[in-house]
Amino acid sequence: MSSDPLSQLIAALATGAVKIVDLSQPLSAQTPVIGLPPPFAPSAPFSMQTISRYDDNGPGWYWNNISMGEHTGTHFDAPIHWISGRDQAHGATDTIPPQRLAAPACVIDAETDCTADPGFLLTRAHVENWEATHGRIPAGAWVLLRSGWSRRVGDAFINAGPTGPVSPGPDVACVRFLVEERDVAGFGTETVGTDAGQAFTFEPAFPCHTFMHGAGRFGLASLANLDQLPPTGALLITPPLKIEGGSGSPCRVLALISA
Ligand code: 23J
Ligand code: MN
Repeated sequence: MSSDPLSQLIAALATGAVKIVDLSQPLSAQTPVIGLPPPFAPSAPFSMQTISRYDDNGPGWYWNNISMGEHTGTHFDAPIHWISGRDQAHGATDTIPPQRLAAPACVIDAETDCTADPGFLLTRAHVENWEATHGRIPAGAWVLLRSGWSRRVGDAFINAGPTGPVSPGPDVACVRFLVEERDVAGFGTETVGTDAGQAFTFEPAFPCHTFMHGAGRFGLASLANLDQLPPTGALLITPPLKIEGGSGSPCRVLALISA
């Protein structure tokens, strides 16, 4: 038997010693889409029209046309999504080096906090507390905020209130710490975007988008099944569609974990 690392991985997948967890939500016309206040333009929801289904339009085949905004459902945010990242080299969906699309994940479980306070903000202190138990976040790792938000259905997912959406995310100092002192690959969440629902009020607004993308880092939004991941040791596979000049794309996010 071969002993090179890839042969070992293939064997581990075959035996079930390494398992694959799907971190993606299903995509449908019901998939929640971020809503921005006027005068900002909205993003289109997912839609699908059948071209043929074993019928007169195609007797032997079934296929659909689909359309959606790039940032719909479980999706990848590329650096050029934000104005702070507009000049990042290799910052579009088609130019990000593929080596950057496989990276380990650190999963911070804040489900209890987010259940008690849907507007929970992850701070540097929370991250350092996590590190005291699980070790320092290695350079190049994703940080994923496990909030339990993916179990919310209907209007509770956007959770609009009188002052706008209320959903968890990182605060300004936490994002800066993760980028500047932990050199993370990016930040991932179960919510509709990587920033907290109230992040439009922060200084700067939308700090996760601003600082992650300004430093060439990525985002993952609307993740699911984070409760199936260990705090450390999972490997994420996160390839966006190779849209030329794209700012992001729906993504089938997979995690490899040791059983
Ligand atoms: C555009 C404007 C604001 C935000 C977003 C998009 C996202 O969250 C996104 O999907 O990247 S906050
Ligand atoms: Mn996005």
